[in-house]
Amino acid sequence: MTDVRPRVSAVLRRFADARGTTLRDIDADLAAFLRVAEDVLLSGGKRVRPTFCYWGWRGAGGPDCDEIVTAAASLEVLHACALVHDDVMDGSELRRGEPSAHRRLARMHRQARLGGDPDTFGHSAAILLGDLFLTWADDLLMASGLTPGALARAWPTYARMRGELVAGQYLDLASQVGPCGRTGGLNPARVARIARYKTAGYTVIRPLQLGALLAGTRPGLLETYAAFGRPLGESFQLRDDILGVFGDPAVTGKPAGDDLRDGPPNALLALALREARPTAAARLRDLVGSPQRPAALEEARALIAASGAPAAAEHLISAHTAQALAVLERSDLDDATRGALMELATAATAWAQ
Ligand code: GRG
Repeated sequence: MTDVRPRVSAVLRRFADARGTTLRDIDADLAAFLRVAEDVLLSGGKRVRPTFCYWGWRGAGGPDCDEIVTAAASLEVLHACALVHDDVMDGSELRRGEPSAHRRLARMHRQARLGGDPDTFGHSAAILLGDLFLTWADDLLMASGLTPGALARAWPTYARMRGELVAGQYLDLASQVGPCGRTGGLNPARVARIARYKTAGYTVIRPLQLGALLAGTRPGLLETYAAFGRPLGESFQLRDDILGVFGDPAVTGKPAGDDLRDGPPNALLALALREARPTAAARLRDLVGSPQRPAALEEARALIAASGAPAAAEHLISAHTAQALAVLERSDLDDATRGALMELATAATAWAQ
């Protein structure tokens, strides 16, 4: 399979350099902020969304070219916006194994011995950084070199994807503050609905469809991509949720048990609350709702394991992935695209973060 990830990273590096140079000229005080911007854009990440976009294009008959890699890279810039803002909302300390953007910006404040509260500064500057990425994503897509006609075909879907992402994030946020508290509104069906908008759409379906639309698409292809992406997105989210509870921080790049603090609704936790005996479920609710000590985290993990939820989640991942692969087998995609998407489907549901 053509590995587009290094090409996406190269585009991001050139783009961040060029944009950074322009903004640094405004005022020297921007230099440190822009260094954080570059670090965030270039520090790892699996580049899942650009890869799906690229293969969405190829599956629609588009040739391999730098223009589609550049357009696809814009999804990684949008993703950087989402991750920076998400980390502010969740108060996450780590992202991709490094301090999250707001933590870096707070550290920058401390190192420069600026006035005021470093953490407040870090949060405010991270909101601006996310905003910057949101505008840069549009700029990169528009500067991809694809024709105005291609960009016009794809734009409504790009715009819709951004709206769906915000909607999914809002539902996620609202589910954490329901009348019954952090876990009150958490059930597997609701968690799956949030994941449909926040993950399946934004991670798989829309990137594939954007690629297809940029290439000109053909009848039925957008539907094929949706039918493939829906179950795959669910598998991807479930894997992420399992790792959010049991993942090794050295591998996931996120703090241990982050999802059991006041993080996002977690499908594994929802399954455990449904499957556990009433006393175990009540104890689990208490543990998740309260500030976490390592012992409480371990106890919560043990209750989740004893509920049988991890095995149920693995079963769901296999079933959803098989459903996605069956869509590819039935499709009229060319062999190279079908092979690449099969490989991505398998890798995306096994990836470590
Ligand atoms: C302004 C368009 C816009 C959005 C802001 C904050 C927000 C609304 C949305 C956040 C949604 C969010 C964080 C989605 C990401 C969920 C997810 C599965 C992240 C992990 O993605 P990976 O595994 O991470 O692809 P890497 O690090 O590999 O890039």
